[in-house]
Amino acid sequence: MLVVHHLELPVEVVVVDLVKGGHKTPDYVALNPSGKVPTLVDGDFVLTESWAIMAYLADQKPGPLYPSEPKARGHVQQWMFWAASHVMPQISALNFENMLKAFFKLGPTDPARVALAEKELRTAAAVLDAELGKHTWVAGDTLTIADFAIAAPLMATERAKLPVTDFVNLQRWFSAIKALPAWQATEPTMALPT
Ligand SMILES: N[C@@H](CCC(=O)N[C@@H](CS)C(=O)NCC(=O)O)C(=O)O
Repeated sequence: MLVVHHLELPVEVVVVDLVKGGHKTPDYVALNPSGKVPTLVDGDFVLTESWAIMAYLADQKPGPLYPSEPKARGHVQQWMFWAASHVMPQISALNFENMLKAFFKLGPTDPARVALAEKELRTAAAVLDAELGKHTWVAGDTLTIADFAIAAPLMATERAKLPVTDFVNLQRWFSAIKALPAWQATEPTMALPT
């Protein structure tokens, strides 16, 4: 949604209601075998995985958001692959343990899992923080889809108790992202209780 708004792409949004299990219906699973959102449908072409969808959408309007020059694109992909390995599993664990378990009544928080995810996320946040001490955005001096990809899962920082608030450069960058019109237009109002 950040890419759609930033590039003002003509995309029709179909909301899949996760609480009602809209992502587990046979029709939806035929499109996305993992039964997860989002899924992009462009004519006969179906694409899953939000970051692959971001790249595909950005390529519809070529420009700096997803540069085509191989070295610049390499750095964008580097940080996205890095975050997929070193940030997303930890954020998913903390989202689940600190936020979703209570909402879906799935039992008590697992302290060992939380401690490990916090430790690993802090290690990754330090790497990102050092990088963001060198330039404005994740992959250099220009906003790219790597910024959107890494910032989006930080939206639940408070509720999921993500240990990223002490990193000064990271927080400067996250504030800049939150000031973007695309963020303000798309930030979900979280339906989960506080
Ligand atoms: N790696 C996938 C993750 C997708 C994902 O986990 N989506 C969540 C919502 S953010 C979901 O559909 N959860 C429902 C479920 O797991 O049942 C992507 O980036 O598209």
